[in-house]
Amino acid sequence: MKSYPEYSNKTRYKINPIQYAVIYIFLSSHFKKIVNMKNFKCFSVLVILLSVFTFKASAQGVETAMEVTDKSQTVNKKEMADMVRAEFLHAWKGYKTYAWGYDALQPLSKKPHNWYKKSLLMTPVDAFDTMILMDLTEEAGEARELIFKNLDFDVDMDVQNFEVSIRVLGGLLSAFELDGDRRFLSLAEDLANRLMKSFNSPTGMPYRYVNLKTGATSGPVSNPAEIGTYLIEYGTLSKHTGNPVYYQTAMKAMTALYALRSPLNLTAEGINVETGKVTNPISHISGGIDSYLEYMLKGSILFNDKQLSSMWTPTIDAVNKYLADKTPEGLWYGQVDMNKGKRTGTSYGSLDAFFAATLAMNNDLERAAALQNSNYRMWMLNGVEPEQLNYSTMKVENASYILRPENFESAYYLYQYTQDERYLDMGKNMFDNLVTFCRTDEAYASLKDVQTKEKQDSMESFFFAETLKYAFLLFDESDKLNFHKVIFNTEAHPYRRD
Ligand code: DMJ
Repeated sequence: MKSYPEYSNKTRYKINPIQYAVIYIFLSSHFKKIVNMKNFKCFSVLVILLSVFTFKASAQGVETAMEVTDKSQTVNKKEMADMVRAEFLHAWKGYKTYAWGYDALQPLSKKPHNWYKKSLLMTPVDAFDTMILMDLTEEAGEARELIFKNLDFDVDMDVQNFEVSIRVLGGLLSAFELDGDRRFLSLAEDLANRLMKSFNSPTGMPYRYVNLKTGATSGPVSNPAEIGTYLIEYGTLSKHTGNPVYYQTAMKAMTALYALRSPLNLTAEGINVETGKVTNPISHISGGIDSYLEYMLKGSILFNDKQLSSMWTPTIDAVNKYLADKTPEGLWYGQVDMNKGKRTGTSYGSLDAFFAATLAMNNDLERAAALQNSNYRMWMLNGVEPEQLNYSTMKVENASYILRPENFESAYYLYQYTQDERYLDMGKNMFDNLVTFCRTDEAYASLKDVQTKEKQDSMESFFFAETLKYAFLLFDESDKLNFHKVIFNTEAHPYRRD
């Protein structure tokens, strides 16, 4: 029987001081009656009161957390991998039936949705390599046909550089590596040549938006994630095309961004790519900065780039020194002022959960394990993790869950590095809850509120690309993908390290 000492006792229901006081006053004023059993009514009231308290705790999900963490199990990996594959097929069927050829399915209204005026096939491109890894040959074949027939980037529309790069460019590149068809590579090259225009700024850092046909740019006020999350895709493209310009362009942006760090080696949340000025000095590991940190480490490994390693060491030291926060509830990473190192916030959320994987990849398994305990704790607080939690009060600040993958991602990385079965347990429990609360009759839906479990009408493409892929790989025992021989882009598209 395994135990989770870091959080198992903390997740038990605790009676708060006011409740203690009420019980104490009640007991002391009726003590005699209760002992003598003369006043049966009073005794009944006490029992009802206690039951109400217990029920309240259960309704808040506290019991859920306790039950799951205390209940250890031997996970049947094959059974779990089959289950994840079956759930992929369930959601994929929904996309196919109601949104084939569009960017995404809105799972409650069962209506198709495009991000822009013309579909970029976000879902099929993002999902393709997951289907290959799951051996879903027929489904992958249909998606492949659709991509080669319909995907065309010569369209007069402004797109968000970051999202299109990690999902579409990223998906096409891993599709090429796994499938071998050079049409995937041609599409990737065409798309990258269009997106590259976004780097035409005075600093070399990219604008947020670029027009795929005209190359017109917009959105100079950006953030590190949208400036520094290109190296893995662009470097892989350079490798396959033999053209170094992609790697050089992404690297130039990354070093320009790195130059804007504070004297404490912390990264700012807001950057103007035209002036090179910091527009918001708050630093953290959350959305807006997250994948910049991730790509610094992953880039140094994938391309054996010494310049990136020398940037990474002071960066991760500063992150652990100033952003990490050990509380009685566990290890977390919050917000600080980049210049003073002074704490400005204690928010942590589903996006931040990726950092346990990054720490593990950095060989810091102690911190990684501690953070994954917090990640799991965050997930089980209400049965499904919220977008944002205040870890100093353990109160939910943003209650939505949009089918994000990061918690599964970190469980997968930690299992790969440690082979510790607790991560299989975590994965199984999180996945079971995902199915319980997010499955719809014909697909999967985000939650508007993890406390009430009310659903909302969206199923992001990263549910197929990342959430279901990481959940599957956690349990998969085939040799289709060797974790130690690939690097995943931030959208879970794997690229070979050789
Ligand atoms: C994904 O698009 C990527 O993982 C990105 O880096 C952050 N957010 C989503 C998933 O949550």
